[in-house]
Amino acid sequence: MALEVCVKAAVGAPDVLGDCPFSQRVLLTLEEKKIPYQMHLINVADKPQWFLEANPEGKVPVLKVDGKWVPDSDVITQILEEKYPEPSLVTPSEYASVGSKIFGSFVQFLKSKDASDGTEQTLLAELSALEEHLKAHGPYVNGDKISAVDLSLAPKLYHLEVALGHFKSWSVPENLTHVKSYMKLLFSRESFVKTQAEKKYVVAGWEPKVNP
Ligand SMILES: N[C@@H](CCC(=O)N[C@@H](CS)C(=O)NCC(=O)O)C(=O)O
Repeated sequence: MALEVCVKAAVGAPDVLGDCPFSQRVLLTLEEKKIPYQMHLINVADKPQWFLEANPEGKVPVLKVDGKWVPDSDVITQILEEKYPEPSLVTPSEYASVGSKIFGSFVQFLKSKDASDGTEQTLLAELSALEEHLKAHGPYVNGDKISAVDLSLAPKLYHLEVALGHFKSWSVPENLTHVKSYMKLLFSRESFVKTQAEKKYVVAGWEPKVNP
């Protein structure tokens, strides 16, 4: 039986898959583990009553597990790993936090209106740390095999590429060759292509945060 999962619908297009990186992380995990699922697209600007009753906090993603709706992509992916251990997506604990500060620093830089506030340098430092890790251990964070940490990072790096390209004409520097190849590798996976939001919806999702 297919698992039920609630994910974000696109801004302004409630019948189209939206731009939530946490939702995509869960979809990537389901795809990579080849778990059948049924997707409910949630318009977060007008949440249906049944969704709010199932999940009073009102955030996506949520997954129905043993008849109960469970929120939070960290918890959901952990449950999927326990219930569907094959193929294993376990990341060794020493690599579990690789790249974990990239999303926060990307958002700070994206929202920044002051070119000298150091937010670009902070993001570059985080990307350089990922570069060094991938140079030593790549092509994925844990070598040849994709794992949970890659599935968490992939949608975030996609948002970084699309949003910074659009709003700041900024891209990952060419000298970060391992990060560049890593992004290409992730974005070309069948699971990623199937679950990614269109670029225009990623832009639409960030617009009110960049220009409030
Ligand atoms: N920590 C949560 C974050 C989920 C989250 O922030 N979801 C956003 C969309 S990307 C959301 O549901 N926003 C709608 C709202 O807060 O009303 C996770 O990892 O699942």
